[in-house]
Amino acid sequence: MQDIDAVVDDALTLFAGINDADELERVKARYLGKSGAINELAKGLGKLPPAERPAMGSRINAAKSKLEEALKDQRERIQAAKLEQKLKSEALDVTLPGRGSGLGGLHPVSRTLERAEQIFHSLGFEVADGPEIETDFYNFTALNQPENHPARSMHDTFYLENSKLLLRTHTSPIQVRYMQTHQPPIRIIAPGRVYRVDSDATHSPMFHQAEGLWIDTHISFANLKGVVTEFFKLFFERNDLQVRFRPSFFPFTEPSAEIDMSFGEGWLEVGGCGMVHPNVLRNVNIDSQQYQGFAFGMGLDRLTMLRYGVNDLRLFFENDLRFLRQFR
Ligand code: 2U9
Repeated sequence: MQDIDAVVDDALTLFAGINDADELERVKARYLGKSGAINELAKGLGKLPPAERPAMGSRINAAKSKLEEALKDQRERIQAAKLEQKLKSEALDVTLPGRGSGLGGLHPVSRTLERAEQIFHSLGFEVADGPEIETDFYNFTALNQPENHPARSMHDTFYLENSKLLLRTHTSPIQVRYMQTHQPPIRIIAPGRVYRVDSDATHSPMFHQAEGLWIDTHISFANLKGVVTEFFKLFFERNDLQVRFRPSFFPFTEPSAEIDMSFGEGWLEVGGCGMVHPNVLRNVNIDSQQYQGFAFGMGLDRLTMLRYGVNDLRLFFENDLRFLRQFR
């Protein structure tokens, strides 16, 4: 009879020392399994005198219940310890600051555009705007570009299908529209997207221009030189920057010039300009005897490349974040 108490004591000590659920089930079999200790004791019942069997039987049953109870408790302890461990390892510190979504930045060409607007604003220019889809009157005819001018060719200009409309090839139509609706004095810049059939490392079918126009009763080529020179000095933040005006031809200006700026040992072309052609003023009903003025144009993508040292225009339009992030 001593045997039963010893078996129960052994089992309880053993169960209490086990921290692994699988091992607990393996050890359980040793006591409560088919050929476990409890069953072995039960098998011995038959050898006892009949009078002792009931008492012994109930002791075995009590031992069995005690072991089952202890197993259940130990299972729960293992489970609870496991949960505790899991909670600890997956702990989330809700008081830590968030990661945030990160701030975007302006595209480098947008930065050049804003910079140009700000500089011209400081020189007294307003910003004008207009449509990117134009008629040939505003894009060509009004600007003294005759019917057979090569720029009108489908090799140079995008035309819309089944219509007389086209994608503007310069921002000059903005100034034409502005002159139709405003009387001099006129002092505006016209920035925006323009389109030409052209594509390589230095030409994109869509690019950005800013053009300027100043019309009044006393505007001369000297004023043109002053405004353009001042702009490039301010834009590149170089007071020793030299600007050169090299004779050229445009249908909408006369006389016309290319704008070159000093760059290291040499010169770099950065725009074009001239005195607005009297025919252009006539086309918008401005009296060319009373008024005259100058116009100029520059490529904003080109200026951005020069300012930031970018050597391939196409980088501006691929929108690779590794490139764009460098300008934040
Ligand atoms: C009106 C009258 C005249 C704008 C002008 C240029 C010369 C010029 C180029 C610079 C580089 C275009 O982006 S670019 O390829 N522009 O050379 N633009 S004069 O003349 C005007 C504009 C509007 C009513």
